[in-house]
Amino acid sequence: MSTSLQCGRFELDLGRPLVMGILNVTPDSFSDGTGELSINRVLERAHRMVEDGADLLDIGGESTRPGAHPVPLQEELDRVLPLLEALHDLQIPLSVDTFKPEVMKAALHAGADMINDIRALREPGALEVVRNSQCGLCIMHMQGEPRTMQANPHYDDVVADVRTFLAQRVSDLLQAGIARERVVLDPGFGFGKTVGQNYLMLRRLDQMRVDDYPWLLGFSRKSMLGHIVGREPRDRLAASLAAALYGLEMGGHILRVHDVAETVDAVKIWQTIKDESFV
Ligand code: 8Y7
Repeated sequence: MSTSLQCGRFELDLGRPLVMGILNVTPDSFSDGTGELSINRVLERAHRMVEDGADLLDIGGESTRPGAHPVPLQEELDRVLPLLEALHDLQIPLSVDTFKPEVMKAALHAGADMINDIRALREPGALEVVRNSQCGLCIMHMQGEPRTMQANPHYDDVVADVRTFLAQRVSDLLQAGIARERVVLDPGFGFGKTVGQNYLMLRRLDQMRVDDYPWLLGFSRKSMLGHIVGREPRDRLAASLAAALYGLEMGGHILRVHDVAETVDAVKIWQTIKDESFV
């Protein structure tokens, strides 16, 4: 028996690993040449990710990387909503990466299938906005705020502390009447953790599990990899794949990645190794 995830229009079978393609809808990721955001270039990338085998897309209108600055509400809406409409017919779940209840509300209205919230629906009003829909919910652990979270992360025991936080959020969501089938958890690699704490979480991922909630994992091109291999983000593909496969081995279900084609190939090999009937 394998778990599934209710995700808006879709019920995802988590019996095999899924790959979520990252679409950063920001002018620095997709410039039209004059420094403005090119929606056409974003759409091209999205279609390419689907051809490459992406199972979901994660659309983000605000960079939440360490040190990033906030984007005004209207600008985030202007980036995200046109894409949701343009990509609605792709037949794969569309996730929106946001912590703002106003963006969640508009995104769900525009057909988003999942909300990926680095703040785990802790913003006032967020739970109320998502409660009466069928969207999937990615609940991530973060210590502190994106702009400053890497300054001085502190835990008594990172594995226990992250697990306790996620268990508490699950309990709050259930209390609000949200169906457990809609929830996927994420330890939040790089979000208020030292390099060593990130690796400790990966090493102990199986001990961090809350009941049998599935895991969504994001390692792609992150600085926890750069610290070890000494390469810039665009040259961290091999490192990203190594972490992704270990994440699957430790019980991960959904991988959030920039490099969809390469990750899909790596996952296929991992699955073949695991397939006892393949002899
Ligand atoms: C993650 C994420 C980012 C992650 C989830 C980056 C928005 C930083 N990382 N969401 N978002 N998990 N659920 O490097 O690890 O992609 S932004």
